[in-house]
Amino acid sequence: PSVSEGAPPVIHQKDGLRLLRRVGVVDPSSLDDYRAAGGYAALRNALRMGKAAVIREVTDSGLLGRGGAAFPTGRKWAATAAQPAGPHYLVCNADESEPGTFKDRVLLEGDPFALVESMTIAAYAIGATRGFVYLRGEYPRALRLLRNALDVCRERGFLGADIMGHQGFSFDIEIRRGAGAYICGEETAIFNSIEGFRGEPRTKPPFPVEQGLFSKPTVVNNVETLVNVPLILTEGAVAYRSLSTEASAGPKLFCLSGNVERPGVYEVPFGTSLRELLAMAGGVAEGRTLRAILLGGAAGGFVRPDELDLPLTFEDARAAKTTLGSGVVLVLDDLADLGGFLLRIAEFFRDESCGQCVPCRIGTVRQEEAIRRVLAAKSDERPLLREVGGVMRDSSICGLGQTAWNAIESAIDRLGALQ
Ligand code: L3W
Ligand code: SF4
Repeated sequence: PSVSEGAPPVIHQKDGLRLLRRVGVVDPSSLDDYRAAGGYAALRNALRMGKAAVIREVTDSGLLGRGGAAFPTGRKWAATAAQPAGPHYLVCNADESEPGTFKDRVLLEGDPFALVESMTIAAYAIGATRGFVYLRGEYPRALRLLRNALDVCRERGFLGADIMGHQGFSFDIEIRRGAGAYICGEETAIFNSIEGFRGEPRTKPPFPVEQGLFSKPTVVNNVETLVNVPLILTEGAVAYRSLSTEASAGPKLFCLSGNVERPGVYEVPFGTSLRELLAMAGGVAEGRTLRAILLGGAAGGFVRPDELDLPLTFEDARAAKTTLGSGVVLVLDDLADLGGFLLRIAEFFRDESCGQCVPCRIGTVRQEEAIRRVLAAKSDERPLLREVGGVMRDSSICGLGQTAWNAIESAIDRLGALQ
């Protein structure tokens, strides 16, 4: 792509790094460095435990998907493994495109062998011999390092036939690159894109665990989700759960951006409060006050300054009418142009709608127009926005249309915006 590699995001931590422990420490092009830092111990454990025990351990760990929807990973793996008709496929969703999300990039660029090992464990558990990484097209450094990792793993017997000497276990990974479309991060649009069709979502059900890539049983997991798996198989499910809350298990990466002193990727246990996370990032600039925080991304919701004690868990976020989404923590201070920010979100969804279904194709245009009218003429468009937003939520085919009004609704209801 024509994009430059740019500077890597900075990483920060609380209670020690687990997911990011090798990032910035090992040479991401060296398998020897990766192994010296604990790499491939988890796959060795997995091959010794057997497929069913691996799925049980991942289920017991309580690992929930980190792409935004928090679906139990063990349930996906078990449902796919149970499908009698193969081949079974594994797809890693590395099309990280949610505005304000850059955590998977850090993992891909800083610890690419960890993704290869994690995918190999998943493939072993679900009985897949082919896997795909669907990589965001604008991540050239990740592409280079991941390609290198795949080549080295093939040469050294960590991909291909009889992996790590385990007779009969074959697996290999192909990289497919996105071309700048946000919608290609939706799992069924990924299938269409890999199969050579337009990147448009399919209706669900059937879910990918039954009919996914090439209409075969498929597990789709986000990069961060997969990279949790080696931790689970080396620490054990009980230790993995011990630092976080009962319903939201394990460590979590958050992407801090906006009007914050130290933007970057933060690794903290679930249950850390938003106040604490904001303090770790240095808060807003001297002399400024906090206006609001957008949690979860363009499809997320706003948190007010009086709600900063919110524990960062999937369940607490839901109760506060927002979501952790893909880990976005976008900070707005008192100088931020909230109306302009909401307009930008509306433009984004109008741009990125694939146009396949009417509620989203038309609704995202009407939403943007209405916000423009409010900003220009101060007219009250809230009833129309609610009506259009409700139709998009209720009748769009995929998550893009269903959530395209979330942040705007949240800003109206919780921040008194667009009056
Ligand atoms: C088997 C069932 N599988 C659901 C599977 C399903 C999928 C996963 C979640 O993402 C989120 C949204 C935003 N049997 C199943 C089943 N599954 N029921 O579970 O499914 P679903 O449909 O709830 O969500 P989704 O469409 O996969 C929507 C977030 O994504 N988002 C943006 C994300 C952006 C990134 C990024 O850039 N890295 O992640 C935008 O909407 O938070 O919650 O695998 O097959 N009965
Ligand atoms: Fe395409 Fe939007 Fe419909 Fe999703 S909701 S299928 S992005 S038009």
